[in-house]
Amino acid sequence: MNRRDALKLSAVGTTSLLLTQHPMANMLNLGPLTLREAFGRDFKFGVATAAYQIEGAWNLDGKGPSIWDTFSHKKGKILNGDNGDVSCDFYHNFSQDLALLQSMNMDVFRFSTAWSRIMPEGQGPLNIKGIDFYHRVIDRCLALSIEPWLTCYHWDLPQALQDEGGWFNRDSIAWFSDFVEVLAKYYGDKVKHWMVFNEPMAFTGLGYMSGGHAPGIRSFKQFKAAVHHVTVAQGEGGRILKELLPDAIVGTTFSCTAVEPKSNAPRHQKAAKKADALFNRLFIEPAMGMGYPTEDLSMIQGIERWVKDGDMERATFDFDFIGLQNYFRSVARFSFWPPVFWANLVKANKLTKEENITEMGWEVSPEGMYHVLKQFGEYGKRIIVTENGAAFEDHVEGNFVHDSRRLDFYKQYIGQVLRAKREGIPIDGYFAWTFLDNFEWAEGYHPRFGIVHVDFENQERLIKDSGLWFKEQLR
Ligand code: GCO
Repeated sequence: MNRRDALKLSAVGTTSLLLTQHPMANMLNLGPLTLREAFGRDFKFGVATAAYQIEGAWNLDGKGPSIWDTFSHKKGKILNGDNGDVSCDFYHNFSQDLALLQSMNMDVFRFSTAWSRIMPEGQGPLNIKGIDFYHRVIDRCLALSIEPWLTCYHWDLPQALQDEGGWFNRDSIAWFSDFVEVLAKYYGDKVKHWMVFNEPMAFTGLGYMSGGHAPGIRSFKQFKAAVHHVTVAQGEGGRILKELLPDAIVGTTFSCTAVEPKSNAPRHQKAAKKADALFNRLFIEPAMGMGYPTEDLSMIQGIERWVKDGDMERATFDFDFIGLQNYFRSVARFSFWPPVFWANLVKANKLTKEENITEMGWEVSPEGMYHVLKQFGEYGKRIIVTENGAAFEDHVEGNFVHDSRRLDFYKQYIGQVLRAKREGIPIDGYFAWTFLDNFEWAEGYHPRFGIVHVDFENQERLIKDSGLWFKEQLR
């Protein structure tokens, strides 16, 4: 059980989530077609990454510290005392790494910009070397005919801004807006696809409520304020990009999970509704002009305290696409007493360990991907699956990593994406999480999510069987 599941449990309060066994869905059966042929030429395949998870070079060339530098250097916060100081050292290896990605026939490299590399203090002076680094990454992508898709913010707030309260401080809306403006100004003539945020529910929930992620705060009050400031910043970020770059394609990404009630009993159904509002609806609905799902989510009642005149209009923005990120489904059940359900969760987890639980303790539930695509299809936006993937234990055997469980995972999940697409959901792309084994936040280097293996001793890369499969399928 990892911290993210812990968040889920505590977040829902009287709702608890129980992982149960799920019948294996059918594997992707392409017949004589390749992935490329089945999805069509316009459909984009790629990989997703995040700055702090891959770059390393945490204090080089003028970069300021971020909340993840601070947090990972604190004792006891990260499994095995790991940190992202070096990670895959993408900062120095990006050129070869992107060539490797091209050799795998991928169309898209999704990456994020480390705010404190560009603005060491979060506001004010720019760090030219930092700006230049992303120019080099983007130029390299373009030279290799890989589309660079830029996420403005993937969790690594400058520490200097956290010292002023981070997302709890209403000024964060203005700080972020300025940062987005800088990104648009410097990279706008080269980058066409933009994502404002990565998974706002994850970074507000884990960062301000459960405390398992940076900045490690456990405060319901701070969580609610952060939710609101991020929600307004999300709309503003989209608007700034579109105003400065009218031809840009602008989206933002959400963590999504298909929530099912444990049974049809009304109390479980109510619990499922609540969990769905929290995990799936909280950040997208204000952007759609629908306001917060307060009716189904009593825990955010009181958020109005942070809402100023005009905020909900500012939060509304017509995104060109939704980035949907899915890993597992969730089964909700009502409970008065959360610890009992903890125990059940752990038990269910142990029972199913071998067959269908990943290294993160997440259930392999491909049909959940299908359901969540159908559900988000209702919002009437174009969809990109901006993340999906799995961590399993890997073994290097000579020049191979036979990661058959990861490969099965991809076949099953992509099969469900194809199913939803064939049923008319407007899905335009699929990005694997992730390219290289990397720093998996509070879990450190233990879970390996890459389709390329990284030897962290010598920085050698080795394409796993799953990566070779993509390469073959995307030829
Ligand atoms: C997220 C992030 C990634 C994670 C991935 C696996 O979705 O949490 O975007 O940074 O590494 O999801 O947990």
